Formats: sequence, C-alpha cells, structure tokens
Amino acid sequence: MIQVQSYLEEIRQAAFEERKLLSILVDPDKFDVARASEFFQKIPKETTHIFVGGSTVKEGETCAVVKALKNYCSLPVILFPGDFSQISSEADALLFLSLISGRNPEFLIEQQVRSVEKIKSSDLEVIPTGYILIDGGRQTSVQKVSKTIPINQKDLKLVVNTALAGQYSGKQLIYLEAGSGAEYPVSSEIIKAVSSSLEIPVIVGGGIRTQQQMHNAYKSGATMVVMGTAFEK
Ligand code: 1GP
Repeated sequence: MIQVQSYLEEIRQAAFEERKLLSILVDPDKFDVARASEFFQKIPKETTHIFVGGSTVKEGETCAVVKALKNYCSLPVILFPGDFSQISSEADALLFLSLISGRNPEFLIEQQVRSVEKIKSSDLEVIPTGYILIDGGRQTSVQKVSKTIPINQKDLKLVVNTALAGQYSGKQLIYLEAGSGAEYPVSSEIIKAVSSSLEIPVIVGGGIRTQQQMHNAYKSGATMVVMGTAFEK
C-alpha cells in the first residue's frame, strides 16, 4: 500500500510528541514574488510550514505566490484562505476554515460550499479547522471582512465552549486568532484553557511578534504558532 503523506497527521504527531511548529503566513497581496528567495533567507530556521492567505486577495494572486514559494522551499505550503477564490491546487493542503466564533453564514458554510468545485479538481488535503476570532485590542481585517464580533479575552468560558463545539462537530484543528496586526495576542490563560480541554491540536496566531510571545503560546499548549506581520517587511 502506498503511504499517503498527511499534513494533518504530521501536526497531530507533533502535538502528541509535544514538538512545536512554526508557520510563517504569507499574504499574497503583500508578497513580492521576485523576492521569494530573500524571504526564505529571513524567516527563522525553525519554520516548519508556510501558510498562504489574506482577508482580501486579488483573483489569481494566490496561485502565483504559491508557485513561487514552492520553487524555493520544500516546506509544506498550506492555504489559509480568506475566501474560496484563494484556493489554489498548487498548494499542499487547505485549512478548511469555519469561523465558528461568528454568526455570519457566509463564513460558516457559504464560502465552504462555493469552494467545493475547486477542491474536487485538486489534490489538496482538506483539513477541517474551527477558526475562533478573539479580541486583540484593535479592529482587524478578519473582523471587518467577516462582519463578525471577536470574543472578548475575558470570556474564557465562551472561547472554551466554542472550541469544544468545534471539536464535537468534527473539526480536526482549532485556530485561535487575534487577527493580523493585533495589538496583543491571545492570552496564555485562553491557550491553556482551550488546549487542556481539547483532544485536537491548537494553532495560535495574530499579534505574535517576539520570541517571548511565541514561547508563551507554546508553553501554554499551542502546537503551532503563526506569524505574519513580523516577516512582511
Ligand atoms: C495569523 O493572522 C495571523 O493567524 C497573523 O498575524 O500578522 O499579527 O502575525 P500577524
């Protein structure tokens, strides 16, 4: 039997072994494909994954960026799409996101249904992911574009119950998101409470700029940290 590589399985394995993963997020709107090789010289050597996506990306841009990235690295390139138009068959896998902190059907099911034809005609591994937007001190693009209200960091119980509802409904990963460029990241308290309540791996992103913030997230139970803005320049 042929061994099929599963990116989800790799993340699960890392969670099981308490290995920490680092993903650098590339926003196709802000990425210069001509400088892809320079980009790879600047990102940390600990980087294990590249995520590609943004809240608003021009049609066709994602595909060109994924191709350029794959030319320069052997890291898994995983789509983290703001909408179905960002699904590119050039990538390795797709975080099939549902914005479960929100109550906007557009990001709970509409975009997902619209993406099916593209997914069917690709070899992308589809990873069901519960995406939870948490207040990071400023209004971020995710909030604006999704027209949903982030959960207050003080509402620990609501965050945990939302994550558990995601797990019970079959999500394989939970992504705690403070939003790109957030003033402050998701608190250690939230990460601890969520990761200790779940049986699936937790990804944390938004507003993480320093080693200290990254280590706090890992120490609190995140399997993967995502950083974007810190490497955009
Ligand atoms: C990934 O949106 C984040 O979850 C990225 O956030 O740009 O603040 O690193 P930053």
